[in-house]
Amino acid sequence: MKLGELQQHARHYINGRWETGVTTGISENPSDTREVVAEYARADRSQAELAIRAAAEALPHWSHSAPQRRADVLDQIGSELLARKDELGALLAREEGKTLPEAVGEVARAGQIFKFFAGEALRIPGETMASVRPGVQVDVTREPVGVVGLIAPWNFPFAIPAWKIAPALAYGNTVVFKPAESVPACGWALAEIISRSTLPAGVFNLVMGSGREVGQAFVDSPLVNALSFTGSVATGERILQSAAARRAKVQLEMGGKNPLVVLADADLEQAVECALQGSYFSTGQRCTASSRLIVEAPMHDAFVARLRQRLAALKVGHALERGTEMGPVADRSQLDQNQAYLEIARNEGAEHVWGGELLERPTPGHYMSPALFLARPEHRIAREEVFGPIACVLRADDYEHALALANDTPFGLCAGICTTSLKHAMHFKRHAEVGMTMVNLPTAGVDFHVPFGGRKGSSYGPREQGRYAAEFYTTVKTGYMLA
Ligand code: TXE
Repeated sequence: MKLGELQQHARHYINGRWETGVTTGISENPSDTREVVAEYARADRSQAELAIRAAAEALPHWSHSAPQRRADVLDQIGSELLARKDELGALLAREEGKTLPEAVGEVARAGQIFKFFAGEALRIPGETMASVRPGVQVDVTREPVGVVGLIAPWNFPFAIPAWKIAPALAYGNTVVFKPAESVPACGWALAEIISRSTLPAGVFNLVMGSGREVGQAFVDSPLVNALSFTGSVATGERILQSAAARRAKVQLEMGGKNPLVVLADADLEQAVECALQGSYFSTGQRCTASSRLIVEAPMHDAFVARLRQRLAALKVGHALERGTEMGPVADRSQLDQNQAYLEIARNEGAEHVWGGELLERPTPGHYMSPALFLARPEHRIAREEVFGPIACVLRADDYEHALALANDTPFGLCAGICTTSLKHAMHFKRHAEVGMTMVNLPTAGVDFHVPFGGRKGSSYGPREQGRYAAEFYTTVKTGYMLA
């Protein structure tokens, strides 16, 4: 099957069949907005409810399926993603705008995630305990949580769906999946692979459309037992309230305002590289991006000067063009949001160091240059998630001040430090109020086999990825037996 033909007609996958939508939408290429990447089916609430019912009907059988069967299915999906990473990476680069190497890497990662959970399906843990009563045996076993509603954002349209769908299926759940509206072709391409993996009808369902209709239908349905969401804080909070009202299990991954601390003893080149990669690669559109660069005073001026030099040389362009280091912003509304934050930064008195201009390229796209400001901790640009290629530098008097600044945020996803001091690195790892720490590494760029998630306003519920994913995708049962 050729992707080019099929992506023109991305349809829903409901109860083992491809279905047209109630309406049709399009996605466009942010590197060249003249190009339509996909025409896709958009569901209304009742079509979403059909998919939910299909998942509920498929649950009794799938939840008791043999782990080997699940492992084989996941392994097959993972193999196909890995084998087609270049082709699917090109689709991802076209639809979302990240550079081709970044996109190919993401598809490969999605493949590795499926393979990891293929193994996990065979390793579902349990415990046997001595009872406090004589003659009684106790065991603790894990069972699927049920029908899971998976709501994904646009910034990692293969990897994030993969790290939700793979564990959901591995642990015996059935799935209704909604990709973000701007990346339906990626969601569809993943579903198309899954549709050929011999899963029984209804075990996996793809429904495309708006968050307010399709997403909200997942959130409201009493048949959906658990919801895993990645996206904005505002939407996450709304989902949490509705889901809590009907006691559904919820996992939320939301924003970040991640600090990268640079101490005076750091290797300057290494620190600048960490900042460049962490703040600007993937056009800054990562929840783990380091948008606050907290630099100890003696290093401050040299760091800013060197980073400015690197930003001036950064090649911004078409995502598919060889040599592009930073692709366009993903869509018009995100570009407008970025530009609005530049205005806010200037109005609040942040000192502009570099960039932020809209750029003309041979193809019409959402291009802007990477921006850097010197800010104070109270500036909005230092407090709110922008989700674009915009970072600010905060000056710190010493390590303690830097740590306090790093923790002075409502978010708590990830925090990095560049230093040659083992003492400070160890102290930072222990005292950063986050879910993930990095030493002499960019804040963005994580492994797929260990937990991902944060604290405070960034996350809610059990962690994603690695074997910790079992906490969300299973529920435990305690069994007592008189022996
Ligand atoms: O997010 P939304 P958007 C942040 C980032 C960005 C902002 C807005 O700051 O600028 O969010 O992006 C679905 N019930 N992040 O508008 O709206 C929606 O259709 C159920 C950070 O894309 O949160 C999509 O599938 N679902 C983030 C998903 O939620 C609903 C990544 C996310 O959309 C819904 C993306 C509803 N009522 C954006 N409303 C990160 N942490 O990586 C919307 N959706």
